[in-house]
Amino acid sequence: MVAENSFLSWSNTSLNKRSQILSNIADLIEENLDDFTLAESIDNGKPIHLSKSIDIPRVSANFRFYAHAVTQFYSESHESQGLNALNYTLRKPMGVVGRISPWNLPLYLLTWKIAPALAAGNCVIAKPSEITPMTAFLLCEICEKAGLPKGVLNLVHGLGSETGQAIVEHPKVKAISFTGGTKTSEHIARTATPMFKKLSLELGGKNPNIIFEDCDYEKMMTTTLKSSFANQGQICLCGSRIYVQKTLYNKFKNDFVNRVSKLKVGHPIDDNFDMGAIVSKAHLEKIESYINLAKTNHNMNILCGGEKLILKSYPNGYYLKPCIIEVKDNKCKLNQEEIFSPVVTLMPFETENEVLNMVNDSLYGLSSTLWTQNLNRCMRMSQRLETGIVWVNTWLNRDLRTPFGGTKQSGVGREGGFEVLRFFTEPKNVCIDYNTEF
Ligand code: TXE
Repeated sequence: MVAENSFLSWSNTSLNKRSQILSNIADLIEENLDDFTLAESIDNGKPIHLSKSIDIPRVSANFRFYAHAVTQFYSESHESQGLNALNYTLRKPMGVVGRISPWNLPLYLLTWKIAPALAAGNCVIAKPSEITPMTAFLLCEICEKAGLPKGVLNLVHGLGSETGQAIVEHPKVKAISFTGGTKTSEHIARTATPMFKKLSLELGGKNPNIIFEDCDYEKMMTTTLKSSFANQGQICLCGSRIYVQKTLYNKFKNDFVNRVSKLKVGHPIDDNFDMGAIVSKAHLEKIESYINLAKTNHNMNILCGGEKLILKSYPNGYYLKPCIIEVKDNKCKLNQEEIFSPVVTLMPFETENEVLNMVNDSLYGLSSTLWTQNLNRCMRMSQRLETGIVWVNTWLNRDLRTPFGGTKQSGVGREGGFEVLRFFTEPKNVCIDYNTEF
């Protein structure tokens, strides 16, 4: 395997040299921002302003962050006092690791794990989603220019069940970092676990957005429009379940419907639109199945949107008007299943206990958003929310040093900061006994 042959030299490359190469990659991505931006929007359907302001800048940030973090990554030693022994811990790169990523934030998520894996001295076999391969291809050209030696990063394209499966089951691949659907991860785990591979799984979410009457109303509203519909709602962190305190409910409902109805949906590379296209025909059909369910269920009320849009100039696109569905039963399918789309549900609540019980009654536990200006309430709620991330009066506010990931069916393990450098290294404890006699 090419990657295996490159591992010895790459893992013995100095930290500074590895750091320099990752910084070169970051520089080259920034120099080629427009090419990457256009390719990402054409491939995924996301609005070009989103590719340009979020996706591609985050790709270069991923490399730049780990170019620095790896030079600060440390390990520890333990002096066994009285026992004349000194312990120190080595954190060695694992060898060849696998990275499999999804279509929603294609290069952003692919590189979020490639960067630390390379920084830690591993060689990587990476497979982007077959639905969005373009920017991964562009990345390869950049890496070569940046001085990354051949065989260190190996991009392979193909179907999950074939190419993805081949990565997961290859005996020389020591760890699998996967971002995608919970169902797919079960399959990957069934293959990898009996082979004793390390697994990092970043999966779906059904994230609550909890709005109390004492919130900063305009900031909440502006942010909720983003947390509901950014990237057409195809972000695992989107707040797809909205719970509003009863005293604020009718005002919020009217204002939210009014603001959402004004969102403009159109071609991804036309900067005049707020939202772009749904990623594929299959995904659009999956979303429509949930909307059709709402149309026939008397406990659900479509307040706005949900209609397919046919753009005259782009008749072959998959466009959907952002949709708000008022539901009465927290256990309904629309509140329990990840739709991964521009569809949000809306429910009222009265008390903290009532909304906590509803919010935590979920198979997922990725992120929560909480809107209140009451400090005691903020502390009480954030303690009891069963999610890996809690945003208070903000959303998608990301510090790359923080542990990132979810509980329950939202994943296994944490990414970010030094957490992921620990994932991509094997700790080895060395214990030296010494004689204190002079
Ligand atoms: O993910 P998949 P998809 C959720 C969201 C979405 C659902 C499916 O609900 O609707 O997952 O999305 C590869 N062995 N999220 O279809 O199928 C596949 O080729 C090895 C949340 O994109 O899980 C792709 O590269 N690999 C998530 C990657 O897995 C396999 C973001 C993801 O594909 C494989 C995306 C197999 N057997 C989707 N089958 C998030 N948390 O951000 C597929 N793949």
